[in-house]
Amino acid sequence: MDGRAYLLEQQSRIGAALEAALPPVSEPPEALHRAMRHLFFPAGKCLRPALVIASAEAVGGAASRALPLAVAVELVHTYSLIHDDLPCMDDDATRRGRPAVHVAFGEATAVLAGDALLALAFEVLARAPGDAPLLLVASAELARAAGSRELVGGQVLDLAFAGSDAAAIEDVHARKSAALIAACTAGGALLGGADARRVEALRRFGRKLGIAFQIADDLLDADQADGCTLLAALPPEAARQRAEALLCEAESETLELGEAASPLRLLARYAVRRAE
Ligand code: GRG
Repeated sequence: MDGRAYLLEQQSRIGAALEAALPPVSEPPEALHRAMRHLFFPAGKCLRPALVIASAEAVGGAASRALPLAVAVELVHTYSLIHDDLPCMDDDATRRGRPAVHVAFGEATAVLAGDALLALAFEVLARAPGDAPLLLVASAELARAAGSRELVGGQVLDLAFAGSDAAAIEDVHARKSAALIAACTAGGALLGGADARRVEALRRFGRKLGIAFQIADDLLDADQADGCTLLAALPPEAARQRAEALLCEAESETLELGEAASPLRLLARYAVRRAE
């Protein structure tokens, strides 16, 4: 199996769980619920929820125990995309091959749909069956990754970014992109029953993978070499090598997990080497 095949396998399970979690469009306020669902069916790659599940499996845990976190992470990610596309942020008219939420539903509804997805993520975790103390820790990790120290803080740094210092660029990537991915891998491991040492190893895996993933994403979008991208500091081949080096460091964090971590490693390679 390759990473793409594993991802496809997880997408249907995650899609069904998202369908169950999201309010139906028949429920008022209909326009808000329609806007919340706009980017989900079909959803994106579902890389982050697949990383949650693969991390639980990598430590010998059942995927079902990690599914609420997988859903919550995708809800948070999608909220961030909706807000990132707004005219006051990146001002993008399309997302996932369709009109961005603010284009399809108006700016106010897009802001509110993002807000509601963020709230729903934490409702899903709070209501999840399973080990309540572990779910509480996973919720706290997700909240931190989404907050002012990481994702939102990274966006603030990104909006003000000027210059071409590679370390400063990677710091923005770490906050804006890698922190959420690290919350996926550490949280998945936690819910899968890992001890603290393995949770920390998979957190380091997620951070390195997240930075490599963001570099790869910037390489795929190379016509936008301005702004906060490593391509402002390095030629494309050097940026590609940096992503590969981070991927290699990430993989080394999983070696003692053996074959159980094989899907996780395949997913990581797919995320960094994908061509679309
Ligand atoms: C405005 C709250 C707020 C946050 C903005 C994370 C973020 C900060 C914005 C999202 C846009 C962005 C450039 C994120 C970096 C991570 C990234 C490459 C997102 C795209 O992720 P994919 O490729 O997308 O997994 P799909 O569509 O497959 O889910």
